[in-house]
Amino acid sequence: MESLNAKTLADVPGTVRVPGTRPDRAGILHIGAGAFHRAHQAVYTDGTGWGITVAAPRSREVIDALAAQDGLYTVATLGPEGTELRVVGSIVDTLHIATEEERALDLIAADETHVVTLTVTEKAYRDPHGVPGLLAKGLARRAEHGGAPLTILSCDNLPDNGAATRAAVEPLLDEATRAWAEQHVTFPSSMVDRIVPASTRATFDRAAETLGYVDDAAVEAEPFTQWVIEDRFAGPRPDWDATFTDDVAGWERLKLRTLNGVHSTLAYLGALAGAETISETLALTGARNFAERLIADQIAPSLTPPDRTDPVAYGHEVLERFANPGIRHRCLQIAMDGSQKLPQRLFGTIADLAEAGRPIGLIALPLAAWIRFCAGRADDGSALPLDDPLAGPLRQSLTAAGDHPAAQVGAILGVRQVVPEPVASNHELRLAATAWLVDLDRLGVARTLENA
Ligand code: CS2
Repeated sequence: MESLNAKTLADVPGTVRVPGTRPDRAGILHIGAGAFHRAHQAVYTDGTGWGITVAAPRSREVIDALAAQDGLYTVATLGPEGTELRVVGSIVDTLHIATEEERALDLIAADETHVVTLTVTEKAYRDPHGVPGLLAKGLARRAEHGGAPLTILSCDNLPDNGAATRAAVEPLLDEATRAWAEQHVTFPSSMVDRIVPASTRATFDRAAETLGYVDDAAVEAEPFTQWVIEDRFAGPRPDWDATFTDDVAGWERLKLRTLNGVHSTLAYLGALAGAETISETLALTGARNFAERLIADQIAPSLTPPDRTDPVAYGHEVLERFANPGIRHRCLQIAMDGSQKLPQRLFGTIADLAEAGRPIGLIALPLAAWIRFCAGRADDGSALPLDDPLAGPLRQSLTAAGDHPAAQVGAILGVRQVVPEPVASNHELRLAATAWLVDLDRLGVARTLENA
């Protein structure tokens, strides 16, 4: 079978939506070639007249597939009424940072690049040698020639992701670049939302079957999509069909604590119970009920929701989205990098509840589930992988704690890079998480949820 590309595009079946006139140049440099970018920002950009150069920091797999297909690929939207396929045409070039750093720096420095967008995952913001270092070097080059204004737009699931990007880059700038950047570079925050599981063989097979052409860069996603962007661009930007606002923080917090918080909760519970996906986990007896109570009793009261949003109704919609049987979002994918995710997904909620003198009994269960997940055994005794940049310290602290739930909870709460004060020393949390961990050890997830 031939591949999807600029030539074969003319022959894809009429049921598949195809891009109109494609841009010939990229005004956007995007760093991070994961499925999420292809199903989110690249879709918003398709049809705006703007093009994207997609840069992959390390793995070449996706960008090689895109390059072989002239940047074209499909997004399958998996809705209750079936699947819709669309070819996206906004990616016009690719770049491999590990082997083409000079070109990456030139692109950051080029006046034709107006926006740099990022989906590099939470942990990348903590590695000065990685993406922050690259941005700093690129900005130095841009400053050197007194370059045009530039917007650096984070699309990662971090609170205040604009400020977080700035905080990662700014200390790496020399004085002259910093002075220039203050006048010419902005770091707006944005809240991004669409459930996009990692592509699998089934994704590629489905695309090929419908298209009649091979698509090795295909992605699949749920119908829902949202993008809330702080309107603070240094220069021109595409006319994305997004919500532009002065205040993204409320949206970020609502989404991180509700969608991502419950996602992580279900991911750890599901992984321990032997469920493969989030929708399977949600179908366990008691799981949905627990998630609803978690949202209504703990997450919603911890938030000041953005305008006219009811956090309980929002949470309800989130659970409907999680239940979509077409989306096979693996628990182990979401369970990855817990040390980087849980601060904004769980610990902020716990801190705010505790400060307001509210109970924290329910939200101690996801904490206990994560601790048991870190210990590495599922309920049936099988091994669970701990894919986390802090896997070493997490496992060591658990080994030192031995088999005692209270000691295990104390050990993990004591990992300072992960758990902030006052959460770490919250006595009520320790007791509640220990009680849940005892239940999980004795009964397993399924029965714990039934009794919860
Ligand atoms: C998920 C997110 O992998 C994860 O940790 O919670 O990728 C989630 O699917 C997205 O944020 C949804 O917008």
